[in-house]
Amino acid sequence: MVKLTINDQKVTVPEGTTIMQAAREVGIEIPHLCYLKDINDIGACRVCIVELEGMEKLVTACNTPAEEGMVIYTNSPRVRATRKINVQLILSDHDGKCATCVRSGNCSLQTIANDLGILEIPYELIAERNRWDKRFPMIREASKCIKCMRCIQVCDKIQDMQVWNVSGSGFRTTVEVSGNIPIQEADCSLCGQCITHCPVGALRARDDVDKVFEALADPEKITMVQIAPAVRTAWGEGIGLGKEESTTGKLVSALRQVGFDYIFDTVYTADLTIMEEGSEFLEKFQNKNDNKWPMFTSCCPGWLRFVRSQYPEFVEYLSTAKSPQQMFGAMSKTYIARKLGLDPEKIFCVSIMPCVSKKFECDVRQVNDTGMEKDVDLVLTTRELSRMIRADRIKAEDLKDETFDEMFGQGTGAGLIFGASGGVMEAALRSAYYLITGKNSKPDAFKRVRGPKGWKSSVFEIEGVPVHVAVVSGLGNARKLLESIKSGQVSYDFVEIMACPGGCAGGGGQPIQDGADMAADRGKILYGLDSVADSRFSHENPAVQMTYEEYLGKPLSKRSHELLHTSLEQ
Ligand code: HC1
Ligand code: SF4
Repeated sequence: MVKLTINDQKVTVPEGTTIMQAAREVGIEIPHLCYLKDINDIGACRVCIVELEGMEKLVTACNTPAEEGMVIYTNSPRVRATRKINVQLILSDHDGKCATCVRSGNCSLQTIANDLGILEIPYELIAERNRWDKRFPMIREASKCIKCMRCIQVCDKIQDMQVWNVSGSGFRTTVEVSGNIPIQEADCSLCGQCITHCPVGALRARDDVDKVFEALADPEKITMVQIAPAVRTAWGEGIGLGKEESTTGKLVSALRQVGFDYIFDTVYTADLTIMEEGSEFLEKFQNKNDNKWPMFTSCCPGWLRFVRSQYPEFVEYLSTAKSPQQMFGAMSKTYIARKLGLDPEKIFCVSIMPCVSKKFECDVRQVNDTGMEKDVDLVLTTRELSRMIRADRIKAEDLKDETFDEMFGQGTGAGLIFGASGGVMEAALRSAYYLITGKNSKPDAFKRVRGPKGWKSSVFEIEGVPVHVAVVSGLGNARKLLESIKSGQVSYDFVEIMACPGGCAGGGGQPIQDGADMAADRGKILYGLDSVADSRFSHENPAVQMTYEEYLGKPLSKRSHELLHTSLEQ
């Protein structure tokens, strides 16, 4: 242990603790911009500088270890003056047009500049511009980059993808796509983790809100919206609604006020996915007629982009089931249109997703099978949803709990937990158990796959047969798992992989809470909803049962294959 003094308070901390952490122990918050716990502690922004008695130079608190006898001042006159200059220097290299910035009001640079009372920048503005294809789902604005390097660190350390790199030196130091190639040519998975870890507006998702407003205003269009499981755990964050108040019912009410004609739930097709994917797994597992094991889930487009670019040899191991988003799109313009008596040509299907990669997925030719222009016409992130609600001045306090539109807003607890890492596996096992034994397991029988660990594995016995499963979230963990499978260190029957740490709850399209890891808390909300759901088994979803009776026949039928599965070649 080491003893030191910070702002005249005595602190005792274990060796190796940084000054920043030591200060936190006694409730002293040292301002910072680039620091991210366990991910980025390079002291690049120099906002966290503190004065160390007896030292001429100020030191960065995020990466300087506390030492015995140190006497530290976090707000001395020298610290105040230097911190202000450092922020002014960052601002001199930053296009500070806050009124037109997507992060205005949720920007750490804006906050710190305001907090420090910076009203003028006494340096020449030198912000660089970049060329970027703004049709791409992820957009980088070089003029807003503050070179904090968080994007590089998240992409390297958590996702193990190295999409970003540093280029230049001195004041020309900047961040570029590695190899200085267009982003379309990089192996970006579009997980969006660089966006949610950016403290400013240098990285963002493409904004498609105006296109939705256009569709809503078009009398020729019937607008139908689906809401992904994880969106309900976080949408309130973007409009200042607390966890308890931001119910799914209020979300439905907000979307009705925005003007959608039909409001449905992706959970309906998450349950449908379980029927198809679960049946596919069982057929494969019971026949064991090839060596392509394990079977991998296929609902996360970030993971699909990753496996295609990094491990193409595993593409054949993927389930052929489409994601719930695309299954919903396919059903919206076929069965749902027929059931509701709507002209499928007029349906404009929008999904609200916690995800940036879903914006890419809806354009993939192989998952568009209805013969219409597209099955899902447009994808909005949870953040865009919040902006729509704010744009229409819909007041959070006026929202009342409302129900989804008839029939296709019905989902089970099993479909809901898709949004948390382990949820797809747990839902699939609940229904696989039923399909094998003819009776339901206890709903929580497979809960060992829950929790925040990046790589979980378990064995479950169903009728005396062991099923080896693994659940992975985060692409760095996915790479480790695939390498271990390749080297024969591990073997599984069924594996769930989600690109974002914690699964969609921590998705790259979710509201940004700078420095906070929200995935686990949001995931818990889904498990809470599951625990009180009327049904917790996908095969019991009445809308799913009706869909099979009236339209699809049975899982893996010819029509299911045509509409709900995909060829793996792309
Ligand atoms: Fe997901 Fe999924 S769980 S992929 O994270 O399978 O985006 O929430 O909608 O499609 O259901 C996302 C979430 C989502 C799909 C489902
Ligand atoms: Fe999108 Fe979810 Fe995959 Fe992240 S984990 S890329 S949010 S589908």
